Amino acid sequence: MTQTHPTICRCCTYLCGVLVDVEGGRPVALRGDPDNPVYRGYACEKGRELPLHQHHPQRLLRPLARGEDGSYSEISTRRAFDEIAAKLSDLIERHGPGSVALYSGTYAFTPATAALSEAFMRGIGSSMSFATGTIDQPGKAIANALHGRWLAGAPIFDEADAWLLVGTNPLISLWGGLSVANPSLRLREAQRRGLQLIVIDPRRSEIARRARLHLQPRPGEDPALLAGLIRAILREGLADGPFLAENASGLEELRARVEPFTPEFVARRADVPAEALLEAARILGRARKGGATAGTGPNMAPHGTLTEYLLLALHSVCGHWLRAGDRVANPNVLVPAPPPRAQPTPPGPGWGFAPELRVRGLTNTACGLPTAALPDEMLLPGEGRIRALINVGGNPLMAWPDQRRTREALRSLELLVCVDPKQTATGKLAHYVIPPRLVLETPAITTSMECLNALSPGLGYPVAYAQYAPALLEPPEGSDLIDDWELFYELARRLDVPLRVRGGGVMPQPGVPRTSVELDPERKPTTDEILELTTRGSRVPLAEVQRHPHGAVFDAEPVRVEPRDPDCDARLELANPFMLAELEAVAAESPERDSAYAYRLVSRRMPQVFNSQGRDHERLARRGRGNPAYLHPEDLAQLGIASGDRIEIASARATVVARARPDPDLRRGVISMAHCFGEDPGDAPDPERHGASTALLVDAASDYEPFSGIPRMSAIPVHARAHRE
Ligand SMILES: Nc1nc2c(c(=O)[nH]1)N[C@H]1C(S)=C(S)[C@@H](COP(=O)(O)OP(=O)(O)OC[C@H]3O[C@@H](n4cnc5c(=O)[nH]c(N)nc54)[C@H](O)[C@@H]3O)O[C@H]1N2
Ligand SMILES: Nc1nc2c(c(=O)[nH]1)N[C@H]1C(S)=C(S)[C@@H](COP(=O)(O)OP(=O)(O)OC[C@H]3O[C@@H](n4cnc5c(=O)[nH]c(N)nc54)[C@H](O)[C@@H]3O)O[C@H]1N2
Ligand code: SF4
Ligand SMILES: [Mo]
Repeated sequence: MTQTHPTICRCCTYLCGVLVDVEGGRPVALRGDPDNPVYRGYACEKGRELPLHQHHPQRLLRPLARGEDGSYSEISTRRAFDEIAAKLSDLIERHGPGSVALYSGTYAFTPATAALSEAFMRGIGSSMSFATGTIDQPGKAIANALHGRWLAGAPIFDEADAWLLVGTNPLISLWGGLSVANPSLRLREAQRRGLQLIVIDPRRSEIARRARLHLQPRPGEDPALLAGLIRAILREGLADGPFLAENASGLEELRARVEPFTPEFVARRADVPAEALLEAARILGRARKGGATAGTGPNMAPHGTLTEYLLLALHSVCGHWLRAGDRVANPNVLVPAPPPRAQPTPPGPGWGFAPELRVRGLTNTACGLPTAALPDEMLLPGEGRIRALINVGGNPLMAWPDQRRTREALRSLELLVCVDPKQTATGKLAHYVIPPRLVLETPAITTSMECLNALSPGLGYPVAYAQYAPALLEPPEGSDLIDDWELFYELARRLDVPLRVRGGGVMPQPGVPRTSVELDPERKPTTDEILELTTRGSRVPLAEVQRHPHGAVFDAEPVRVEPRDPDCDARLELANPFMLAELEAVAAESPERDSAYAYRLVSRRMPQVFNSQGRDHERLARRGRGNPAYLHPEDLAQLGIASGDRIEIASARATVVARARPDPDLRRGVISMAHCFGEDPGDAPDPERHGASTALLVDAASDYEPFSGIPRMSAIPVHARAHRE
């Protein structure tokens, strides 16, 4: 008997509302749910493999512990908690709570795990919490702080006349502009309505092919391009003068600083036609409703924070923010939201917060602690050294920049705990691997995607959508598994520290106070109770969301933007001194910089994998194993490399060997490769089977953005040549 259930896919972080067929307690198929009002029948090829996740041969069903001789054996969860707690307690006593760090990977952004891990770290008194944000797009949160965030938000893609995408490819990644839900359908609808799409990407990506205008620049020139756009919009009288007069400061300083970025200058720097830049400026400047979103490409290239800052400045110059009386696209459902007023949060610093790290002058930031510096904090002796790492839902050895240093650092730890359904490359260095219940075995809600709304225009749900999915399946017979958050509850109980769970989702929302509730160590809550706690104060009660198994849009009464609070004197800041000084430095950069290197390595995402996940799925791997190095066919010809031959790619930091593939959609001089491939560099990865790690090429200690600490992970200068075996 097959039973079909609406549920939430979590084969990646996008939480698509899908249908799952279950037979005899096993999932057998996953497909899009046509009755889901937002995802509207969408499911990707990774999601359709969900049945395999559940019964993957490498799925762990009981915790693993490493013995003295380095071999692993299965132990019970109870024993794992006892032993880990004893080791933590000893470390905290000898070296203080700051010797214990947390890393929240992509799978830790579920509300229960986020709330409990945060409560645990506060409970033990360690501020050493790290996450993927600072090796992803840290410029977004930092630029919001420097520029001020417009509380009413931006227009949504689905109602805009024009949209600019900078180094993001939502048709594959489900990110920028069309993020989260059914991007191809929404793009089709928007273009039918007349939306004009502009894409800036050195690759003619899937989304670039469907753009009205594609600028295909040299990688790493986004600040110059954006400054050029702002200059042209100001020059052509397309700026929103009344909006700026009422709501922004620093327009004249900004105008002066973008002045060097004439169309001709930008055309030379970025190697794009000056006419195309002017056309883009006119499309954006004339749009009544418009938006702009950047992705990982420019955030991982140099000047990522500046790029995000200029994007916000572009929004403000064009007046592309919602005004009093406009309908708020998504006033939030499960996340409490500030009143959507036509006013900014006051701009302020984006970094320089406690705690300070011991290396590179880095500090806590509006996006959190710089993860790229965490290996150094594990290796640097002395007070403050990190000796234990709890890694939840991440794969540091594959994902962190500068893989060799990461490996050395992870191997130096006195305690490494991974919460992961598999023993990943990182898990092979761990002292304990604790496997969790998987998605259909535990309830889920859509909070984490809703929280993205506050991060950047064009992210999060475009409507007031939410879904709850109950647990559908029993965990496999004979297994001993936990829900991710339980690790923190069990450790806190054993260490006798309080756990205060905060409401408000997985990211603080501007202007929303966060209250907390202390958990009873004698009565372990259910996951549903934790979800209830994390949604306290939400606009729509969780119980109401639970009444709609296919998810629903909660917009019975449209929410309108309220006028500016008469007491509010905050203004958007267009002239942050750090940002304008950096822009001045960009204008003065020599075009000859890095010219010793003929190529630039850029990041990209592939449809069949999600970061380090999916490589071990037979059907997904049918497109081929490994991560090819894509180059323009003429570059390959010049290098004397045929499709499928081995290519050697060398940065200042390391050399990797990959399989070369021609891609006429790339501009010349660019090598495009996906991340999280390869293996433990100590195990001699085979480019055929494992692919190559682009993280090896990254130099985290000397080539990084000073504010967020993100190393140069795209637009990396490299040499390329044929690899002779
Ligand atoms: N299928 C799949 N989906 C994913 C993921 C995955 O691994 N697989 N990962 C998820 C994660 S963790 C994230 S953060 C999001 C990211 O989502 P996106 O940021 O949309 O990621 P990409 O698809 O890699 O798109 C980045 C684009 O930037 C371009 N680029 C590289 N360098 C530069 C540059 O210097 N300037 C400009 N203008 N462009 C540049 C690349 O050519 C590429 O097309 O995707 C998520 N979705
Ligand atoms: N060179 C280079 N490096 C990059 C990037 C790049 O473009 N180039 N991209 C960066 C970006 S944007 C990101 S977000 C990071 C990603 O960095 P990470 O988050 O560290 O890497 P993932 O591969 O996403 O790790 C997810 C892990 O969660 C596990 N998992 C799956 N389901 C569950 C679950 O239900 N519970 C738990 N606890 N675990 C689960 C998976 O097995 C996997 O090991 O990598 C960054 N690194
Ligand atoms: S994008 Fe694909 S893998 Fe991710 S949640 Fe949606 S269906 Fe699942
Ligand atoms: Mo990411």
